[in-house]
Amino acid sequence: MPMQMTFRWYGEGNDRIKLSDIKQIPGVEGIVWALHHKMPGEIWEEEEIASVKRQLDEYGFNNHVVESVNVHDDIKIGLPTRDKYIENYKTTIRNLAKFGVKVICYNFMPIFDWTRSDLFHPVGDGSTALFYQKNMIQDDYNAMAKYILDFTEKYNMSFPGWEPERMAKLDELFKAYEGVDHEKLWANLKYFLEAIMPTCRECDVKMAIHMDDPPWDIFGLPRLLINEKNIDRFLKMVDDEYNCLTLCSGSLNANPENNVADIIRKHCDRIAFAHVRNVKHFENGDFSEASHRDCDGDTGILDILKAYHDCGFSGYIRPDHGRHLWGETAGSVRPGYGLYDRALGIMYMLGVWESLEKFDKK
Ligand code: DNO
Repeated sequence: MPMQMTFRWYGEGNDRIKLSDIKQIPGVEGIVWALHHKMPGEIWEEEEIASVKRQLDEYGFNNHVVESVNVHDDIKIGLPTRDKYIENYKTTIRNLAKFGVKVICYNFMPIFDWTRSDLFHPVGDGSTALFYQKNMIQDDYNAMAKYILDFTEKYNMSFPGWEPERMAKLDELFKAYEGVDHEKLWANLKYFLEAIMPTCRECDVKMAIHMDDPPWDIFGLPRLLINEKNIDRFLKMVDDEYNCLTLCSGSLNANPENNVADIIRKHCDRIAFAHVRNVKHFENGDFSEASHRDCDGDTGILDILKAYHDCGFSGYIRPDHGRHLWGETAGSVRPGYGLYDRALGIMYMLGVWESLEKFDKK
């Protein structure tokens, strides 16, 4: 089976992009979706899942990939209450499987999901992109969270992983994570995965952990999925075909030492979901997101696609963040998730892929 192109969509009433718009992008087979109103730890009910499936069916899209079913902090911290949330997670897996879901993308980052200092940074050609200024993400987590939350409040949107209810208790959360160092977090991740693997097998659903973004500790919080060595450790720690990766090229390559194509060649059989994104590095450690075109950034998009192709990758793939183009401004578009640049990204990726198929047959 060839790789399957997908597109992330935030849902009816929550995303200005319409399924009918996505339908016009050639080659998109599935929608990467989620129930964005759910708090981490809540069960996803069958009727809610069925309703999204119906919407996707209408346009002939599959619903095979969910991004994300977020993991409750008590599981990451390792509190006794984690078992209750793990049971809920298993119920959600079973409910999703009933409606054909095959892959769950999730992350195990303490407190914060992806982190940036500027959501609409000029790229130089009139477009804007997500930007990370290293010296702005050092000590003051409240200032960084305020920047993001002011934005979401002003434009009346919520970002997954940045739930205002959780962010309102930031100091409390930081306190709860005291004592959770790298080893403790590894142990808590192992506990979680070992508990849910039998359910994944029974339901034929792969768990695909997302890389930490950026791939280093922030605000003193440990991060694990940051480089090849730790990915090796993760896959060995729970050596199960249902314990997989969402290999996010842009997250990993924010550290220029990470060679994403090498990781693909090593672990292709455990990559259930590929996020393809290009990053441009600056000497001081800042980085900007870039178009998917290889030469517009430093991530090695051509090497990455060639590696997937050589390995016979047959999993799900999506363009990751795009720039904001042609009138996509703060308020009119979700940061990183506009229509146009992601559509261009798809055409670039499919162009490369189909050329490889035609001219580079092994
Ligand atoms: C950012 C996304 C992440 C990702 C989660 C997965 O745009 O790639 O927020 O969805 O980390 O749980």
